[in-house]
Amino acid sequence: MSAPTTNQKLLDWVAEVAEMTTPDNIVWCDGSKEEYDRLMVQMCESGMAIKLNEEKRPNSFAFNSDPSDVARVENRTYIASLKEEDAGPTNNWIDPVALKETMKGLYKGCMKGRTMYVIPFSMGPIGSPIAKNSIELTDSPYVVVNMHIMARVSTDVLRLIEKEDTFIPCLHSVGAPLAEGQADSRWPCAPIEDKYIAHFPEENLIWSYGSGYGGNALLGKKCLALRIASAMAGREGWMAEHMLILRFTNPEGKQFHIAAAFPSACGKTNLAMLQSTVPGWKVETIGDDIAWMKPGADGRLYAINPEAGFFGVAPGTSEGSNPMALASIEENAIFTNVVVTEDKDVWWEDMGYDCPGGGGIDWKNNPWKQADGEKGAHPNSRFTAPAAQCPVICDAWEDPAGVPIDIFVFGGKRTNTMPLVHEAFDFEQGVYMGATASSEPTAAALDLGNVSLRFDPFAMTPFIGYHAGDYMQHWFDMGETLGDKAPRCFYVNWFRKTDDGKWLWPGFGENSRVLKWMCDRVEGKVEARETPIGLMPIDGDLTLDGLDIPAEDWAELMKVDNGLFKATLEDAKAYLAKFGDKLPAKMTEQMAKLEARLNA
Ligand code: SAT
Ligand code: MN
Repeated sequence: MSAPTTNQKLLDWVAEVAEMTTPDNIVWCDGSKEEYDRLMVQMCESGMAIKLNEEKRPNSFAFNSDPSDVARVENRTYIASLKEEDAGPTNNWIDPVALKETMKGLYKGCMKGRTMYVIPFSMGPIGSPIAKNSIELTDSPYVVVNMHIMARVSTDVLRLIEKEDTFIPCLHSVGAPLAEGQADSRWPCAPIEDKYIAHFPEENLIWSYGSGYGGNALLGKKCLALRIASAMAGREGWMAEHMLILRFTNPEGKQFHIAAAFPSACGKTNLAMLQSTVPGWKVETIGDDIAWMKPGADGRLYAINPEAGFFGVAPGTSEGSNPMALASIEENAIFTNVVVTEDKDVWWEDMGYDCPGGGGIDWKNNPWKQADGEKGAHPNSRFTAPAAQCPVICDAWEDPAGVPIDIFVFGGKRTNTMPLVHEAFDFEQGVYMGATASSEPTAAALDLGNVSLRFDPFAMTPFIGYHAGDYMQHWFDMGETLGDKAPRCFYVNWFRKTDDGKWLWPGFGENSRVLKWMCDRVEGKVEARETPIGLMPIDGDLTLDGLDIPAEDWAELMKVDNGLFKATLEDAKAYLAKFGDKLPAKMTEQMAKLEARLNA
């Protein structure tokens, strides 16, 4: 096939990679439906994909990965900056020259027997001033079809690359060359010790080897849109964050745009698609995972969702937890590592009903019966679905200009200490809140001994493409740039429990009550009371109408226990110590101020 571009940089790079990896064919992708359908037919024929029941789940397919290749591999993920100090204490650093030698050895001949796909894609609406043009080279057709949904794959991107003479190169291989006549496996990949998810931030370059799964292989997502983009944003004065974006509209039609960062398993996708229980207030989804934000001409901060689809965790997704996500995956969806039922539909744990027919084929591709008690879907099994299929997608979700952010929300999972909601006194304290966002360790991590809290600054720990101390400083710098137009900052905790283990807050749709209080604060409709940790609702302002929350539970949800906060502050100090002299002075200042307020 002749190359559909005249851009010399791109042609040279494709030729260079092809020479190194020796694929049997090169296919330039165009993002068309015909291309998607053709690859799905091929993958069904080869046994990699299962076509689902056309009546129940039109145009949808299921895949089972290799049992060793089910999630991001953080211990094989590298930030290969020139200087180690630029990767910082939260990343695995490796010398870029040495790493390239190692990886070139692995890449040599690695696409033999396979097709190399050239995927032109844009993160963000094509041509948006906030978007980025990129090319992924991959030998995985699974990656191609997922990229069709998650990014904007189009030959229009080639035209932009020709015009601008620049693109972000992403190289991916499953790392499983085929010898002459060798049959392919269902899910080719390399052993863990040969997997590398490598980022070269000074070159805006991504090299991934050995995994076919999710964030290791769909390089537009965490690799580009967070790790490389955060490093670019730090240099260029914008923000790439692990945040959902939603629009919240009040009964008078006034719109508020909220960007929220939570660590995994804290319900980001659920909040993004929340069904408001506050009469007349409505939530619309703009994104569920990543936000790219730039100051606009009016001085406000404008956000786009760089993705085009949802790559969501399947288990736990049900009519009760997230009906909008279920509606988004009714058709044209890809499922990875879920149960395929006897009538060729999908099922997972906590889907809200038992597996129809009692069983099917489990995520390991074996016959499975629910009654036997083993999990049928992998806990990290996923759905891939076009964002446009979400019934509450916002009409502005593809606006190239983005939406102006009014509110930042940070949070984590704490069964104690953190109240339901508090507001920062100012943006700098907001940065401190985001930078010290923490969750209690899960049961598995409790074995770690005296680790009392897990800190996850801005829910970005595995995704900051440079030194986390410099990244925190960048947040303060953005505050200076934005001045009084900076978003207001809030911290929430949906996960408070009583001493005997009862949830204090109903969560899910009722979280809209908390969002409404934030909007009322922004509008100046309600005052707040000062506490040592920040501003909190005056009783009655955060409406509890129709909820059955006893007064003592409400008092507990709103309690600020200075002793517990001092303990959390000590944990934060211990965590932040590892940033050494890269810890921004403003962080130290915030800690001193908090300590003084707690002691007053
Ligand atoms: O696998 S992904 O990185 O795309 C999703 C996730 O782990 O958050
Ligand atoms: Mn995520």
